[in-house]
Amino acid sequence: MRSWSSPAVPDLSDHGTGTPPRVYDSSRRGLAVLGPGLVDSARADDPHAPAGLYVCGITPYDATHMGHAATYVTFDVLHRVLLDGGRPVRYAQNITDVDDPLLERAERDGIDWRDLAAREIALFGDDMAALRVIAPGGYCGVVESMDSIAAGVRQLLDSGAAYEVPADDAQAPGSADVYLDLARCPRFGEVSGWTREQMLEVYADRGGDPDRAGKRDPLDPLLWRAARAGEPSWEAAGLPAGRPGWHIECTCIAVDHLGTAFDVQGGGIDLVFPHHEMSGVQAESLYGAGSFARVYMHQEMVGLDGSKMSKSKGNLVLVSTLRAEGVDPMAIRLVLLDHHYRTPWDWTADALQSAQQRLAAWRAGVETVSADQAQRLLVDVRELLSDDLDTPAALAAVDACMLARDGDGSGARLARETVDALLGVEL
Ligand code: 5CA
Ligand code: ZN
Repeated sequence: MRSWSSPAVPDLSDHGTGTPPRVYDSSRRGLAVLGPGLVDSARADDPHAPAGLYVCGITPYDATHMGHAATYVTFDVLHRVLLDGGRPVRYAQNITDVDDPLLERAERDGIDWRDLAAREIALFGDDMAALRVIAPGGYCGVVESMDSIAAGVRQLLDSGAAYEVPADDAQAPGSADVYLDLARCPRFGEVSGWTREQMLEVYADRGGDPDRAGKRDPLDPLLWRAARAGEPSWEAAGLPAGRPGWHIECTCIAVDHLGTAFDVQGGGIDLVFPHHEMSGVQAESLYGAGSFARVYMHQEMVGLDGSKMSKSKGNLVLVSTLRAEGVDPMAIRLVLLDHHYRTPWDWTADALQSAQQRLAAWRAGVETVSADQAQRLLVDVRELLSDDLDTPAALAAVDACMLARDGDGSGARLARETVDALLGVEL
């Protein structure tokens, strides 16, 4: 899939490099340093060893709301901090372009699911480009990854890690769905740290089917759904015609692009269970222990009027709506950055207005920044971002620099490049 075009990222290496960031790893329930030795201890001394970053992409409808935008901007800041530390970043992202919610929305709106996906993927790309999010080098939909995903399911079946459950004969005569056998996954539960009770409480709401008859464990996740009348299906890897379950797409697309054992799998906190839990254990069933992400990072939920912004509730503020109203995308980006990724928050019109004022003040103030002030700003922003991506504190540091207005302008260029390279805000 063609991704959007990336913004140019100013090179700050004449001014030293940033340090490897410390970030919160949901699976450790604590902080981890994203240094080169994290994945490959043999390369612990090589500061230029590439970092592998996989961020779960959209299910293409109702894109791009502020919750999506917050998630992708958070990982964009991480991407920028890693680059500033001198590490090339291999960044991959999927698109869930076949799944129940997409098919249901297409049906509801009387539109072909492929047209809905294509339209929303294009809109998402335009929004990401406007927000100056660096594009993933590997950007891949499920449809175009079908052979690889089916091969993964086939391998799980052949090794006995997965099993078949006969499909309802009226709907899919003689066919079977495929499930992962969690009893054979010793590390199941380690990503989220949740109890079975917690898992069962949300599983049905988060795409699971705990009540499906014939499963060995109610939590076993669907790997392959046999074709049903009226649903799209594919034949691959000797599997019966069907389509993949949700989690296996990210297992296979991540490993296709990053190889086994990479640095980070990211997404919103709503993905910690079941999605990241399942994609991790599926990878370990395929490739062995330690073959998936070393660190799992999650953006807290963005809400509107006290409840999570979500497609199912329909309480959405879309990036594209604000852009169409003439709102500067850099002001939207400033609203997002003004909230730490581990704090839930609500979108408000007031916050957008304050961000617009802040952006105007920065644009006026940057011309007066002295060389000393710019140097200090770079040191401060590097330090704050490497401390668990403390974007609100970084914005406060930029405020202090831009609002002083007592310099001679000799640092304007460096200040502008610092804000651009590390925060992705173009002044
Ligand atoms: N396609 C899957 C991931 S493989 C998916 O969750 N798609 S999504 O369109 O529902 O969400 C895209 C990303 O935005 C996910 O990382 C999700 O966790 C995140 N997200 C969704 N809603 C919010 C929200 N209200 N606040 C923050 N992040 C959110
Ligand atoms: Zn995913």
